[in-house]
Amino acid sequence: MRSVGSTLADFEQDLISNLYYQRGTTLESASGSDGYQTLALTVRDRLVERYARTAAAHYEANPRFVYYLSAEYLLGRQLGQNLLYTDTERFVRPIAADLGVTLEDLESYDVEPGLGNGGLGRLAACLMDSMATLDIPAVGYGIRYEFGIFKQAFRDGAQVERPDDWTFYGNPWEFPAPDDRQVVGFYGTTAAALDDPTGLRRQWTPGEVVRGEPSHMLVPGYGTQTVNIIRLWQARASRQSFDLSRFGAGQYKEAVEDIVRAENISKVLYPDDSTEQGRELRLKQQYFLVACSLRDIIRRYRLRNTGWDAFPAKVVIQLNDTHPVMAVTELMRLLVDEYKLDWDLAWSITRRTFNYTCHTLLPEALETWPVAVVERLLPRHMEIIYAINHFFLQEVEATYPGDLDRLRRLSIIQEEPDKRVRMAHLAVVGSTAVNGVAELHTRLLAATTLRDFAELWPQKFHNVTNGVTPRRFVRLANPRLSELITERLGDESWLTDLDRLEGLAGVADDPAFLERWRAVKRANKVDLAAHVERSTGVVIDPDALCDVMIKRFHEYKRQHLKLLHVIMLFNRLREHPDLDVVPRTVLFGGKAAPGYHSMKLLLRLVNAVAETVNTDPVVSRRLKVVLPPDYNVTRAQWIIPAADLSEQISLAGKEASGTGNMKLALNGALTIGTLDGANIEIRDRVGADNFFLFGLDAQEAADLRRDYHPRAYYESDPDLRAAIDTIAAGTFAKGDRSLFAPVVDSMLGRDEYLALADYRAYLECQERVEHAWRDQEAWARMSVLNSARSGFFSSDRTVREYCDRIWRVEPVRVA
Ligand code: DL6
Repeated sequence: MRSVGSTLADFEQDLISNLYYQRGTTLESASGSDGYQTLALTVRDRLVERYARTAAAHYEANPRFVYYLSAEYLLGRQLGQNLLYTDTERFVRPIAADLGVTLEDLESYDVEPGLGNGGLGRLAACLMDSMATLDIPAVGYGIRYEFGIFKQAFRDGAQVERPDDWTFYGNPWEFPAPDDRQVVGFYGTTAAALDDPTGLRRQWTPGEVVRGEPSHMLVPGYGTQTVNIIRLWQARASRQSFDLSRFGAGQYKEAVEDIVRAENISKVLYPDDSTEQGRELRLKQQYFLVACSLRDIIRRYRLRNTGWDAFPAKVVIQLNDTHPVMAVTELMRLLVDEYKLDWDLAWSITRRTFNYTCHTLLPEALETWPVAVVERLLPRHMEIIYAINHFFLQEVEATYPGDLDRLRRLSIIQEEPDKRVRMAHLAVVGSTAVNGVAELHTRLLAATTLRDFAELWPQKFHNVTNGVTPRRFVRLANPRLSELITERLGDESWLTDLDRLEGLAGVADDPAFLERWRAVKRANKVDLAAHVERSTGVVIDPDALCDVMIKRFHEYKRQHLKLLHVIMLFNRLREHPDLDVVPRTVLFGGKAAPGYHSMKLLLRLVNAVAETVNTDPVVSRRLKVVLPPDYNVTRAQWIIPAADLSEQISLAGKEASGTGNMKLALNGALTIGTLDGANIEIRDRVGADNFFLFGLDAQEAADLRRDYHPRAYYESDPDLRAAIDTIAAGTFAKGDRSLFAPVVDSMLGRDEYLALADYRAYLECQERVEHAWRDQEAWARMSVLNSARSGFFSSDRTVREYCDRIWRVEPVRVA
């Protein structure tokens, strides 16, 4: 095999050859898209070679593998990352310049695979990056959704969702692997297995069968030779599904019915679950993912191992939240029904194989499935769940004799008000380790959401605080800052040893360094201003304080609290045009779930406020509000380097961790935040003096919730009342008082997440922010200290903790 060379001449030669032989065109007639595809293939070739060596090293070492099962991956654009990880950007810039194009032109063709919703999916991508960087043998499994997270546009300020046809122009970064396809069953019937006197083994005859076609994306490590993969499954109908005779009879729709039904399984990320069919489709997706992945894991295990005893020693499966938890029952089914293992042995293997990460505290986010739906779609799995529950409850009964209430609380089956399978309970029962994603989150999980389990099995519960990859979120997103850091620290080793950022603390008092730090931030703000103007038409001032709130729109995250602050500023400036306030740009970014009507209305209100503020001749000189559409990983990489202030204002006790908070702090933004999720750990590390803290803590919030009257806050706080009244008066709706009335009603009626209770503290804290901003050198010092002390939040550290405490896997070096 000819190997790819490492010189500029080799690279150039490979570009030409890929242009000819892969794209079938010539330099003279190549389009921009040909240019991008050719470059992508040429970079990919360099990764493939490393992947082949990785596969060989793994085969040879036969190590314990981490299999990461996740319904979501938010990978971000691949080109920039892969140029960096193959160290080929230095070749591309001069070649592109010779051809009269820029790398940025070519990058604009690189489509971000939006195979996730938010934090959970992006965390999966960061962990995969760190596993490869740390040479951990790992495979990620997911679904190749034909349509990823919707594209957000605004019409009259309202969110409209457009399909994300992300592979329309092809995806040069993936490889189909048709030989590894799997067959998955659904529905059907079960019957006793004749050879099993215990009755625990049964036979399932599915009523529908579909194929899972895999393809994989390469996941290179940084500064190492390892290239792991994420294997994504796409649903296809079985070969006989096309009904030729119906087609011949002109029944075109009926002829492809089976094909459509099968392919719907991987059609979209998160099918709408407001209908019965939608709910069943979601469960179908989840089972499809785990059924394909487990068979693939077993296929891989059997390449080098025989028998089942060694399975947990070679295979560790991490369940990313509850979406893949049906894997517990599927492994039991495979071991007991298909491989004929005794139930107890199968259960011992299963329990030793799985671990579960919980990513929420909100009870409504803990998945449950109606027993009737599971019974219909996966009849054998429902029987297995009952059996697992039966043995589990026997164990509980032995520990807490006669405690029926505890049995009811712990049971995998919820009985009231309707019978449902509690997926988080199944996950805990079927796993060795359960982890939360920040210290507070883990503590609250054990004290509230999973309290009975933590009492039963305290040793199962671990904390592994999330992290983010500094390669994407500092080096790629913020090249100017990276260059300054590298110059200061002497080399680039901080990219794989992020604690080295601590070395910046030594120059946090050096005025010359601070000047350069500020110059970097300003240049990033100029770039962001250009992006914002392109996407919204609004011109923002790069010298204004750049105040950002970028995250999914959700009530507990409290975008409405931020908006109340904005409206208060608007009112003040209108009343006192000469008021001395700090010029500010408030940038929101985020999508609301298509069925989440209250948050879609809030998005509309943000746009309406933005329109009013930005067109007010007096106010807009000091305040701008922007909501660039379609917030995603690519846009995060534009916004984060320019941020001065990071809004992390969820109600304490509701945000499991947050990871945007880490990315922003690493890039030198100061946080204004509550004692929630990983904010607490950020504050502990960067220092209380370099963090703007406000609001109730988790205990105070829980106490207040018991007897809460939002109207009392409205009535006793004139600023708050004025802000809410401004909305109620229709100021942002051309006098229409009804449009945003539900927002007002929700704040004054229930205020589920206590925004009104935290309002005054938030305002006072924003005043401290303004005061701090007026001393630009002191602000820059705090900014440097935020970066310097955020090294802990590297996902490399997170992966090391998983390896040491949960996975017990060792790296395999690739030559
Ligand atoms: O752990 C990653 C990420 C956390 O940082 C966020 O705090 C948390 O909200 C998010 N969770 C989810 C899943 N929600 N549910 N279920 O996205 O996970």
